[in-house]
Amino acid sequence: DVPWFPLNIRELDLTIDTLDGGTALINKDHPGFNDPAYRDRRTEIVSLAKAYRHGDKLPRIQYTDKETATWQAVYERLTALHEKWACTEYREMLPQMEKYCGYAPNNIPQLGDISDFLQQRTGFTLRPISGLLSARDFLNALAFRVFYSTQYIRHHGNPFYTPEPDICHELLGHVPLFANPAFADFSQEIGLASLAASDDDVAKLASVYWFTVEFGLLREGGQVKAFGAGVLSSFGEMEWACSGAPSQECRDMGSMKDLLQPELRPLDPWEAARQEYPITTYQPVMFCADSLQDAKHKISQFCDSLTRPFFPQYDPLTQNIRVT
Ligand code: H2B
Ligand code: FE
Repeated sequence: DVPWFPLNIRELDLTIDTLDGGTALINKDHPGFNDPAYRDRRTEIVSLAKAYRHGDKLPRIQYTDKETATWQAVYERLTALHEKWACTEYREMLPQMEKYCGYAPNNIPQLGDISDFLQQRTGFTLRPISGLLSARDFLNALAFRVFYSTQYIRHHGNPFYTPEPDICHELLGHVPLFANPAFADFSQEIGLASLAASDDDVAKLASVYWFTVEFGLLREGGQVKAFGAGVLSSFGEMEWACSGAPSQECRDMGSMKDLLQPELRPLDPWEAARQEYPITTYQPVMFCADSLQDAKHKISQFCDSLTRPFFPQYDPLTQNIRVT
């Protein structure tokens, strides 16, 4: 049995059911749990995402001053760290995001403006989503160069923590690199590999995605830099990952066993596919590519190594998947 998958970009409309139905806030541990005004606001923004269908204009949100203040706190603190720890491809993109997409400390950019910009650069577009999707649905959309993005913002009580993706994570973590052709290509490649893949292979691809697009590192000169969105959108994790972790040889010598830093391994997608990872704490193991091109090349080889009944290709003119 071949798992169902979307054959046309329009069929993404059939895959928008999130794992929690947009009800993450019902969880007692959520920072917004006891704030009815915050919960109402979330419901409002999430219902726009639920009503969205392919071809609609992306919802424009009139963010409140309180929401913008949260954004500003995150923006200022992160962009300062990016100068030090973000990979060059990311840093080079930020001035353009500011020029063309409304990125600024005192303005939360609109998904529509970003989507138009990305489309001109790499053909990627954004789609609003109400919360976490299954790995299969999420990855399938990448085959169409579509990235699902939440549009609500984390609770103002703690601007530096969110248990789930929010607009700060999407816009300051993910979005700038989708304007980079090598990054766009390899994201789509993971997406294409996920179409009709077995559950087992989807889990492997989700793991590779985790260790690259979410928590990927790369080397620049002698330094470790971040390209993964989870690193780029977390102050703590950026420092944890990039501030000069000791090599495995050092650890093996025994003297540095308890250092509070991750173990860095050279990127190997086959290994990353099998590596377990926590989702609520800092990553104990991270993978470091030689460059973005290196990551792209290795992931491409990994995707080609998965066996499937056929090979899907994306036709950007008709926005259909062709199978051969
Ligand atoms: N859903 C949403 N809405 N955003 C994500 O970043 C996301 C997701 N990541 N579902 C996925 C899962 C990822 O962790 C992998 C593919 O499992
Ligand atoms: Fe993410």
